[in-house]
Amino acid sequence: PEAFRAIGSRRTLVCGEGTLVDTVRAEVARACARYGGSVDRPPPRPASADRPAAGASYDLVLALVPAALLPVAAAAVDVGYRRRHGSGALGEEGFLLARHAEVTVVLAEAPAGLLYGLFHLVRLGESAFGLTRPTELHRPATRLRMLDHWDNVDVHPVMGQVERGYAGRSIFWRDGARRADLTRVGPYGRLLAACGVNAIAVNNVNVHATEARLLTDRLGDVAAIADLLRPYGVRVHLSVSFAAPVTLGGLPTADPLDDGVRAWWAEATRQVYETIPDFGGYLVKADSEGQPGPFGYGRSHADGANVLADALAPFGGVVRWRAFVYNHRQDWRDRSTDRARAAYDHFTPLDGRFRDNVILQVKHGPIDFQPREPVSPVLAAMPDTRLAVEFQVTQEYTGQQRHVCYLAPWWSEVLGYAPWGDDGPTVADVAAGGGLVGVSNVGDDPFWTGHPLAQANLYAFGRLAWDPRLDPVAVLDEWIGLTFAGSAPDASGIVRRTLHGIMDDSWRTYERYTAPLGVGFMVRPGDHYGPDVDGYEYSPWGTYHFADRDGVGVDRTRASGTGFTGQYPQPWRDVYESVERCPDELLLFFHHVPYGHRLHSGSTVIQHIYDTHFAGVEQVTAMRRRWEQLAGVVDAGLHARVRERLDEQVRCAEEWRDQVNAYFFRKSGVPDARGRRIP
Ligand code: GCW
Repeated sequence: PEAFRAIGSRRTLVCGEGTLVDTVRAEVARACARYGGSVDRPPPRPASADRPAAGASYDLVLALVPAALLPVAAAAVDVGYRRRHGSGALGEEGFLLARHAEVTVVLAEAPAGLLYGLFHLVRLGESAFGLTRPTELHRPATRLRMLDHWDNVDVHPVMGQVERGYAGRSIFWRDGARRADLTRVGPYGRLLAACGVNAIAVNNVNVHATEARLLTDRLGDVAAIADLLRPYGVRVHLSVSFAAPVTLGGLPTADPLDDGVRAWWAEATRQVYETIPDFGGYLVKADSEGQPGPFGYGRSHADGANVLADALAPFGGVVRWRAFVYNHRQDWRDRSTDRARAAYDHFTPLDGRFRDNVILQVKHGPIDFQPREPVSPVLAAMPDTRLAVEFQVTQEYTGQQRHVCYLAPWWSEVLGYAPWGDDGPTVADVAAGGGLVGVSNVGDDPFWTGHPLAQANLYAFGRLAWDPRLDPVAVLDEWIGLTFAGSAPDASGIVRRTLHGIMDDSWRTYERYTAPLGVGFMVRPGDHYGPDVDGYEYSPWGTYHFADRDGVGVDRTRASGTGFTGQYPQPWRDVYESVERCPDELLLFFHHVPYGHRLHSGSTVIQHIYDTHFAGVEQVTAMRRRWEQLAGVVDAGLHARVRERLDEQVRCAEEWRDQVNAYFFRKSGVPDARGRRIP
């Protein structure tokens, strides 16, 4: 609430009609009730000479303006506007922010724009009402900015209610049914709108028997959730099972080229839109980790995706089809099969064969959300397909919301990566046509995200989806301001300083004390928490490091390895191929090298492993020390929760350090040059 103070103490006029405009009005009214301001609708009759324009007496005007009038309206508040922006359209979600004659003005063409404009004002606080400012035009970089919930309806025997969820239970589902108490859903929609997120998938991509029925006889549950999210401009999507025509429809096949199957999808989808007219679309994990898919019928993934796309097209829905397809029953003895290659090998031959409303959803790295991976080469290889990038906001491989790990610097590196070299488009440019998707980190935990500081990842995901060029540290600063606005006013300096000290570099710190130099997957099998260097080494999952007495790393070169480097365009295919040019942080992802190999940093591989693991633990210890400075400054319950998690992070980081260092010392026999104790 505190973050709304600047708005709540002012006289505001909100012009426009519709659900989202009502939301804006209600938000402002709520703030005014608390801070003494007022909110009005426009007067019923136009202003005349004897009845002065109401706007004259307002501090803030939020107004819907028809597209055709926008340039005129904008020029009225800012004469330079036309010169700088032409008649640039704001579209469905954009807004203009201007400050003119002591009035702050937000203009939008569509209601969602007004809502995002409001939350932008909240971010700006008092500074939105300061001096005259040049008109700013804000428009999201991509239309689809969404979170996928891996929430199960039934409690799964292994994965629980939320697969890879670290924030309590689902806010939607409980023990096989929709929760009777959905009171968290409305506030969740509000939180999402404040971050810039406009869609969610309400169930896990692994679609089990009960979850499959959300598409048919349990659709009412989905509609109930959609109703609560609609006022915040958040649309609902469903994960569906490719086998649904068989398991739900009783058909003998789910073959995508079968007429009966096509008709079944068309009819099921028609009913979905009858119940939820603004339904977003389907999400499909097919032929992956045991989920059914078109391969079972000898059909391609384009055939599979297109049958759903055709069913959705009349209603404007999209299919998001996941590219996470690989052989999870690999023989570890077979060094020619490379999981990193799989998505590219499966999908690039299909480029151009997907319908316009199919979005291929690609994990940002070629393996699986590790703390460090190269960017997936699929993102540079399908110019005729709409591509979305998938991030993991839930911290499966980055500390499971027990560790502080602010991921925005990592995502921002990925989004800024230029696959064709510095002058070419970036990953953010490529994803503009498909969208940005994050796996949600939210549950019914009182702090939403288990670790209170993990909220910053949710916030930053939404902000980067809106504008990928934002500086992650500046985004963190916004989050701190909004979240801790209620702390003692004189405390804001120390809260900001301390949190930046803890969080800015926390992803790199996490990287330091876990798997080294991009090799990944030294986690405990199953739950993926904590170290187990050889846990996956002799498993069927395709995630190996190949450490022996002489060296470590995966040879993915064309010259002598799996050839994965050849999936990249120039210049990267040659940069990664070359052991000399490959960036240090990805060396072991692309190359198998001796322990004595010298990095660009000047250190050897083995010494780098020791040094970063010692340093990582020291940094975590420093985080915990810093946090103590906020005792008595921030909310006591929040302070205690973070303290407890930092204790665990220190414990776990030490375990990582000792296991990784001991493992490589024993393999290599090379002592630490600085003589520190390695168990
Ligand atoms: O990282 C892996 C997870 C699985 C997950 C899968 C996926 C939902 O360990 O739990 O399944 O990725 O992305 O489909």
